[in-house]
Amino acid sequence: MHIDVIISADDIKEEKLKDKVVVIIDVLRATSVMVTALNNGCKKVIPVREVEEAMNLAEQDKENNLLGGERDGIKLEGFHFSNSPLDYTKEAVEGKILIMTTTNGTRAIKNSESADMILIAAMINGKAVAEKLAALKKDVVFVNAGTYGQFSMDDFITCGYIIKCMKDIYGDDNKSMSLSDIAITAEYIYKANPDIHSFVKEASHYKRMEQLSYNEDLKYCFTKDTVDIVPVYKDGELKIIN
Ligand code: 3SL
Ligand code: MG
Repeated sequence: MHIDVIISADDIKEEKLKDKVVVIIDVLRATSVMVTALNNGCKKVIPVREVEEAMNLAEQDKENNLLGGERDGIKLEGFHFSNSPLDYTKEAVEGKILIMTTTNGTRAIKNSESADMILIAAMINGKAVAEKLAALKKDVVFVNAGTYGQFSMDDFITCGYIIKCMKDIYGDDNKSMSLSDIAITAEYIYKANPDIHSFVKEASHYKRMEQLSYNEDLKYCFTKDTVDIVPVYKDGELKIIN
């Protein structure tokens, strides 16, 4: 099993995804929202690229469709929810369909559609994703959404955590895993920074979140393994797989 990492939605190359299991990470905050909404009973999440596209889709079934997302971190006019995972409570999303558009996260998913399989990961379901990957035994590419096409420390340390969990699962057998240089570096960064907050607080997007007073979101998004579901993206929709 080979493990590789792509550092931003703009760095995705189709040939790198061919026949691979792709794991999308936008820990701040799109994939944390997706995992939370589905864990709280949302029927499915439909990620779309554009705001207008999301609004048109929502119009088709106003009773059941909810709109969520952001641009530049701010809730969109006419949308039900912002891109705070804390908005997506059981009461708010149970039995509903969430249509989502975000600056980087939904774009990373759409840009990865040529992969064999697409899973959605965050820190809150990191261990569950590692278990799923270990069971699949296929080559993996972590796609870090990044921020506006740039490398993001927050996504990178999250993928380092998942790689470390995979190694723990494999135990002495972890020689069957081969890591690219960047995958080794991601794991190294995680292991060298067990206090994730003091590492990610230097990240530009973390600072932006603080500026917008999203401190509770930061705490929530960097708490490990509070959720044990793994969403999969298929035919334009995210659902939970067992
Ligand atoms: O870029 C994205 O997809 C968002 O998750 C960014 S934000 O955290 O909502 O600002
Ligand atoms: Mg992000």
